[in-house]
Amino acid sequence: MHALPRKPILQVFKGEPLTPPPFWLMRQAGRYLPEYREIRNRGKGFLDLCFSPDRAAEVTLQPIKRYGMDAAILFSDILVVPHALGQGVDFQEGEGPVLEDFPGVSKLGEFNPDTFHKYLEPVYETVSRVREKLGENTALIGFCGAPWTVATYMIEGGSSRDFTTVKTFALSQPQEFQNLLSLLVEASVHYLGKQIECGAEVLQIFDSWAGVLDERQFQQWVMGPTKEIVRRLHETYPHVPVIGFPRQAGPLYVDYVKETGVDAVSLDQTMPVSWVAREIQTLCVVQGNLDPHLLVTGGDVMKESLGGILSILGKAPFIFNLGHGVLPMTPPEHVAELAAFVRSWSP
Ligand code: 1CP
Repeated sequence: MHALPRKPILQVFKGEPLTPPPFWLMRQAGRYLPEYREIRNRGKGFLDLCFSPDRAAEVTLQPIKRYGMDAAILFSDILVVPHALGQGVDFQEGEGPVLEDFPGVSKLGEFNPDTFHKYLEPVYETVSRVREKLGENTALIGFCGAPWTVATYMIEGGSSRDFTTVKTFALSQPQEFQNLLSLLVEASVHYLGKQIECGAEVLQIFDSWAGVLDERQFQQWVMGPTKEIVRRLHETYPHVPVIGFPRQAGPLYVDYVKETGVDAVSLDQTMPVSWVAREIQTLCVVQGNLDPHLLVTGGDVMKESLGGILSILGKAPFIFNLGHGVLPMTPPEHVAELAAFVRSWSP
């Protein structure tokens, strides 16, 4: 096992507010970096990159080398899970993900850890390699998509605008939909557990489409499955903190934190920070929440918002991040500007 090093992100989870707070950025590896595009173009497409441990590890480390974030996040995608469950996924240039037609839960069968593992072994190999190469102050974050968000892609066959297909499915075939969520809970617990065993020190559960549900649906499809995943991970790996990201959940963020048992929540940019400080930061560690478009703009406009977030949320345990992922058109020098600002910040 690894010795206990002083990694700022892990200290925050012990309840220590740090000045300046640690930071990392969702989608910190990706198309805005020329060195990413170079490696991405060397192979046969995006999924091939996710399943090539040497290149995936290199891409994971690229932003750390440039900007020295406090955490690296495994380079992979939430959609490797349906792929490994037997619903093929393809990423077509400029079109986003395309999935094979949803075969039905009974066709996908009971969760089979052996076949699942065979597909995902290269991802675990990436985790091990990155962990070996990371400096002693940088934590490694593993992740998966939350069952609801992954189910949207499986039922819609790709990205969606209005989620009509998945909502109609879920409301008219509630038992079948619950079975799908249960299958995804099994797969996620297994997948995240393996990531921990290969070196992940913190986990994040991405529920990017949590914000399109009413309260009852949010309870059943977002909170229920997430609570089960967190409970089972905490049972086996009590030392590994879990960050939940129910994007655009609004006031339901409070219920989410109270109900699911996550150790931290990642806030999107629609959450007002003084409300968050009062209502959420008193319950758990918070992470967030600069609008990614401000990073595209950079300069004083960005710094003003940054300063506001840091001065309000930086007093209690806090991890700085964006409200959603780095956008592909972000100038890399703006990320350097952001990193310098956060690093030199004091109240
Ligand atoms: O061509 C390319 O290079 C593809 C662009 C890309 C990248 C860089 C995709 C396709 N996925 C990724 C990596 C990725 N995806 C990471 C890597 C680690 C990091 O953050 O640096 C992570 C954590 C994800 C997670 C992910 N994938 C989410 C949840 C977070 C979010 O952004 O909301 C979702 C929804 C996906 C699905 C996905 N992957 C890729 C695309 C184009 C999409 C569809 C997005 C949509 O429907 O709007």
